[in-house]
Amino acid sequence: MTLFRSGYVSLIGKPNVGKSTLLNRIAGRKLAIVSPKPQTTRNRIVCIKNMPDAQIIFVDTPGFHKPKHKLGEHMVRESSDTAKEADLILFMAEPEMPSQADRAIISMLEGIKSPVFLLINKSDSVKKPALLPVINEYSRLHRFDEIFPVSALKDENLDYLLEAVAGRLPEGPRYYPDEMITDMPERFMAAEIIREKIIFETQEEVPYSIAVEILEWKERGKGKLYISANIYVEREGQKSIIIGKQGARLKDIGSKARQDIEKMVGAEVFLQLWVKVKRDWRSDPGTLKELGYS
Ligand SMILES: Nc1nc2c(ncn2[C@@H]2O[C@H](COP(=O)(O)OP(=O)(O)OP(=O)(O)O)[C@@H](O)[C@H]2O)c(=O)[nH]1
Ligand SMILES: [Mg+2]
Repeated sequence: MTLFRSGYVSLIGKPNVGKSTLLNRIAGRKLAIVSPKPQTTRNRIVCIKNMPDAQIIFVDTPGFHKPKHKLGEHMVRESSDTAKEADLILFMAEPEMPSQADRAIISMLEGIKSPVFLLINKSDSVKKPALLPVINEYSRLHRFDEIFPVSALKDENLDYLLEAVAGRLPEGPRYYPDEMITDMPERFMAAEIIREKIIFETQEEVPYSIAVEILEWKERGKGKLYISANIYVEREGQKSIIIGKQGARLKDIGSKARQDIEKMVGAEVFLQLWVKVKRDWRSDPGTLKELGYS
């Protein structure tokens, strides 16, 4: 009889290297929001991958960076705590020479006992020979248990990766039922979807200054859902940016978010959004706690 293996696999790396894109690709659906801007993910995002002889629990984390406020401190703590508890770590990097930020993460890995795989993501964006010096340089910095060039976007080398990950996990039980693909509540995922639409519609400091809180989630008749949410910003000026001329931007954000939420819940959704100023909320421990960032 073959062994059944299971365990937690933490995805860590700098912001924007493609961790959430990889998680979604493995899940076969969108669990984590993704954007071309760094620091998109703010919490741990879980994907349960069931294979015939293994259950892998992938945990996507916020990108490592130098925090400038308490929200950033929470994000970095989420990543390092997740890495410390993992049975296996996937350290993801860009297909270029290691930066200071990459080196800082590698030095944190030194204290960790679990195996570490290096994933050079976005390998679709460079010619294959260009990967060799990058791999050599990384191998000089750390003794990685495996190294995989991958493309989360183009689904390159991921089957290999899954097999290798499963093979490295300890013998263990199925922690979650087969049909479960995440442990995240739909309310959280809806708030994330709204945040993603705002990230895409705004520039500079605004995407970083927003938070979304679901206020109401009520069934209204058969197959209909009423959801209301607050969008918090740090300043009055940001509020008018999000609302837009005659409410046009907020309307657009709402309609895009509603369509995605409808796909997720399989019901017709009525979505009502409010924009509120919470001055410097990213540095306020009380507000961070209320918003689930602590
Ligand atoms: N060319 C290419 N682009 C990719 C690949 N994977 C991700 N990207 C792009 O990289 C950007 C960042 O992707 P994310 O998945 O949000 O990155 P992340 O590491 O989760 O970022 P944070 O949450 O900010 O830490 C997006 O524009 C993706 O489309 C890849 O394999 N190839
Ligand atoms: Mg992410």
